[in-house]
Amino acid sequence: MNFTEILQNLTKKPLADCTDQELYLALLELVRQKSADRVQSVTGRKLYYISAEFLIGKLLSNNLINLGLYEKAREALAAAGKNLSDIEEVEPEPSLGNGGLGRLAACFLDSLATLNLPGDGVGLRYHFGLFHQSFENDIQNEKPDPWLTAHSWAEKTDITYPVELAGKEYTARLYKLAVTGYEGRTNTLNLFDLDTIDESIVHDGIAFDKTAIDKNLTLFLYPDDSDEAGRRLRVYQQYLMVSAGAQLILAECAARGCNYHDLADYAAIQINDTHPSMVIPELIRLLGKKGIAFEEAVEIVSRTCAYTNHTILAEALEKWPRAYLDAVVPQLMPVIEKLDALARTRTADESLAIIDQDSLVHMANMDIHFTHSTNGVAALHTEILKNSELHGFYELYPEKFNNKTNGITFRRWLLECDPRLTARLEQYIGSGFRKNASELEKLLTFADDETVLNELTAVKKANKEDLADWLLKTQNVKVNTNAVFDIQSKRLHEYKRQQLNLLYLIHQYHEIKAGHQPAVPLVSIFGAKAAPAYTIAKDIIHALLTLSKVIAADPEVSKWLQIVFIENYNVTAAEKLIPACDLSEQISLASKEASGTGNMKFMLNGALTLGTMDGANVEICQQVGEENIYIFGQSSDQVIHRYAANDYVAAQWYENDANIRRAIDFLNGPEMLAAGHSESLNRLHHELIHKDWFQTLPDFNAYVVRKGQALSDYTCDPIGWRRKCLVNIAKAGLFSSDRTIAEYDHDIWHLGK
Ligand code: B1H
Repeated sequence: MNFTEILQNLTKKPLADCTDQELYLALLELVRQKSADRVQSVTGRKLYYISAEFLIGKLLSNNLINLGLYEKAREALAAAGKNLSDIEEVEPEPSLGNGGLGRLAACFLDSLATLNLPGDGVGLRYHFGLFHQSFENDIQNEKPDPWLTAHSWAEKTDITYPVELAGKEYTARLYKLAVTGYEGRTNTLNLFDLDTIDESIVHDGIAFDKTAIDKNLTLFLYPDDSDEAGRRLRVYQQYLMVSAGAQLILAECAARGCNYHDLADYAAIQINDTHPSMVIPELIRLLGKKGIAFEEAVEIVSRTCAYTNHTILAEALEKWPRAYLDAVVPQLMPVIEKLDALARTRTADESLAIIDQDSLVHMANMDIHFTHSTNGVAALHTEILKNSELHGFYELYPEKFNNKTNGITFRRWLLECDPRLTARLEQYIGSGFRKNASELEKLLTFADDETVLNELTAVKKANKEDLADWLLKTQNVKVNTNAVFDIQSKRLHEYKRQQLNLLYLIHQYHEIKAGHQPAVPLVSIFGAKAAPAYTIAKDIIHALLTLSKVIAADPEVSKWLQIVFIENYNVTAAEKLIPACDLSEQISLASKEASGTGNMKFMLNGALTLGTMDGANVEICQQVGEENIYIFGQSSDQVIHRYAANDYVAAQWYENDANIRRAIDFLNGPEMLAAGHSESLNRLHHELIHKDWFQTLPDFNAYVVRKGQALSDYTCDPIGWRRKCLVNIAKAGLFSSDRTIAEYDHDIWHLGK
């Protein structure tokens, strides 16, 4: 059978007569069948990657590529007058994640399956995901993001597990989603849900009764934790995930012959940040029920589990009041108390205890004591963990600490999102880089080949045209494709410093008004969701949207400057933005961004980085050399010292620097107030002068200068610019998640053995 016949068998009518929806369903069914053929039996150790988030993105194209069917499908459809990209539009993006942590989990699943390693995900089946963002009145508005349809990739199973929450029994049901590797095997993403969830209890945006656990438990990822009911709900969610997950793991291992004493020979469990940390006491509790004594159970679980830390921001290291745990998971508290007592026999350092004097339960502390590995996600991040944030633990357990620099899957972030660049690369260096990312270095031999450099420029230009079309269609904005496309897309957080970019744009506004024409027009593109209860983050969005209007209304400035803030940034949007980017903004306060992974995606797609020496930017800089990246700002050491000295006073920087003052005062000056909301603008103005926790002002001038340099290089030396882009693509191989996964496997998991 040729491909058209195979598809037609599923559609039961000529392809030309099918709707895009019908074709989508046929392709979904076909992918399911073909993925099932690649399921392999497991011997030895199997990985369970437990995570609150899996930001997997749309799956159709990705699966077709990984199964080697993409071109055949495209051609068969084209012959029937159908367009595969129209069919992709039918698929809703799964709403199971939030940011880098969740996208990393998705890239890891892809690499595990590609490398033929047995590794499944364990998570929750959220009905409405994080939230759907829209801008109303230039303010972020949140609505549910329904994505589950009758024909979702995640298939319902008959497998259920009892989970006790606050003394009442609930039934967790397993859904399975096939994860197909590139020319590799098929693994599973296991997602748990309750049958009793009631989507209709959500009203007025994303509000709902936070106490009706049977109805609300898996409605949203990261429900608002600004009140106690919200925080308790997070504990409920976490326990549902780990208890059902632990039961699944034990059942699968037992089915393969495990007698529980040898659990570590059958399972490796990776705890993705602290959200799944309760899996440790839960496994100990369940092993106890199988007749294994506490001391041995601790030993087994410690050998089975490993922990990844993704942040040094104190507020993100979860500490639950024990009263919540007493109420929600009373069955776990005796175990946690015994773990606390055991930890106290290992160290007298109170700061390393699990239950502290205020009766807070420190989840990360439990992870570090009772797993065999703690890793950071970029070289700098791991050093900061060892030398400052987790120094006491590092002294106690130096052998547990290790680094695993993050990575991204090149299948989605190059082959799928940038087919033009992929085709060119294959023409220059063959297709080996698809599975062996280091082969991208072969590109360096073309660094002085002007034909190649011009072709890369043409690829970028065509991608910018595509993005311009998409922006017009979806956001209703028109952009100038001769401008530099400068992009900052990531979650909105003060430490990521979208506000620094905002101050730069205001600065440029003034410069243009003063007759200082820039080197080149700039389109500054943002994509970011703010946590619904994070007021200042929402103020920053409002200020950017307001400034965008002020500039657009001023013909003198808008010739040179445009701000586009896209709505509802997600994986689908990222796949449009990244291939079209010239300048990638990675401007977090040094020491605060554990790694970043967007930085790697932009680099791989031939953008240059404007960034601080933070997270994986440091390793990007090492790879490409200082002449191929635009670095500015304080070093992490300087920042850490400034925090320790506690002597940063934003108001002094504001008073002593006329440029900073001019930019900040514009925020609630007449132009902005006429176009925006005074309460929000005044609040942001006040915050920057009187708090500025993430030291925007000390980096302001350096940022302006460095960005100016990048823009002038872009215009004055186009060939030199493109050569830098080529070096970035060539040196991106290190950041393949295949490399990251191979390292986890070699150092921590030892899968299949
Ligand atoms: C990262 C988070 C995170 N680190 C708590 N921590 C959350 C923690 O709502 N919550 O409860 C949500 C998110 N996310 C990110 O992980 C880091 O900031 C990035 O630098 C890193 O690249 C990514 C993957 O390691």
